[in-house]
Amino acid sequence: MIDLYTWTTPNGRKVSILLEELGVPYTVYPIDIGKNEQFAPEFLAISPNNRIPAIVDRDTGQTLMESGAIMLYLAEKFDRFQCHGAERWRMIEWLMWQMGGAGPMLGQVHHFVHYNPGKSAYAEERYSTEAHRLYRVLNTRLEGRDYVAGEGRGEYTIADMAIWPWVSRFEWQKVALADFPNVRDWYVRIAQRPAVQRGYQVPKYVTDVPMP
Ligand SMILES: N[C@@H](CCC(=O)N[C@@H](CS)C(=O)NCC(=O)O)C(=O)O
Repeated sequence: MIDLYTWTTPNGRKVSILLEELGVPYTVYPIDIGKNEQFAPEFLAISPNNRIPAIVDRDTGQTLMESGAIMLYLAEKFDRFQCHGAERWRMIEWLMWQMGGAGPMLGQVHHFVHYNPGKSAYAEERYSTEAHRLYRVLNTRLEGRDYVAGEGRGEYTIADMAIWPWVSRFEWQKVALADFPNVRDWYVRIAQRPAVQRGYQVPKYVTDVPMP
């Protein structure tokens, strides 16, 4: 049994989507980061960086913070939604692209463009330009492919599940998915999965899954 500590954000949804795809039992503990619940000592014992998501694997006692580490852990534990052999490294490459690039940069777009428009034209321009560059990179990777990693047209893995919730905020980012048709098709393909629609609503409903 997995305990999931999460909130209604892209990093949190990555893990709830994976758990829904795995179809394994899990217990959700909402951590309302708007109320600073991430600083509670009980949560810091599991997630010392005071950020969601985090898990406790009740079968093994393993605690984990950092969504990328959690996704690798769960994919390995259940041996699903992961590539093997050389493609495993391609999958990890795109997972790290999300963790080190798309996540932090799109997070800055959310901060400056969505939540604080007009406060810093420089920052809005800088992070919007970077966001569009990242979308171009992803669009190029998805040319002739259904998923970012895997042989042939690819296979659906944790790398897709990590990137997808960040793309789901395309409206906040003022990104027109029509300008990135491979990303749009990939986004819609994944959005239509029932497990993704369920995982998106954890720990509570905020909106329907945005559709382009
Ligand atoms: N690299 C971390 C980032 C986690 C993260 O930034 N979580 C945000 C919500 S998406 C959070 O908990 N923020 C609370 C805070 O900043 O205090 C991961 O991927 O798990």
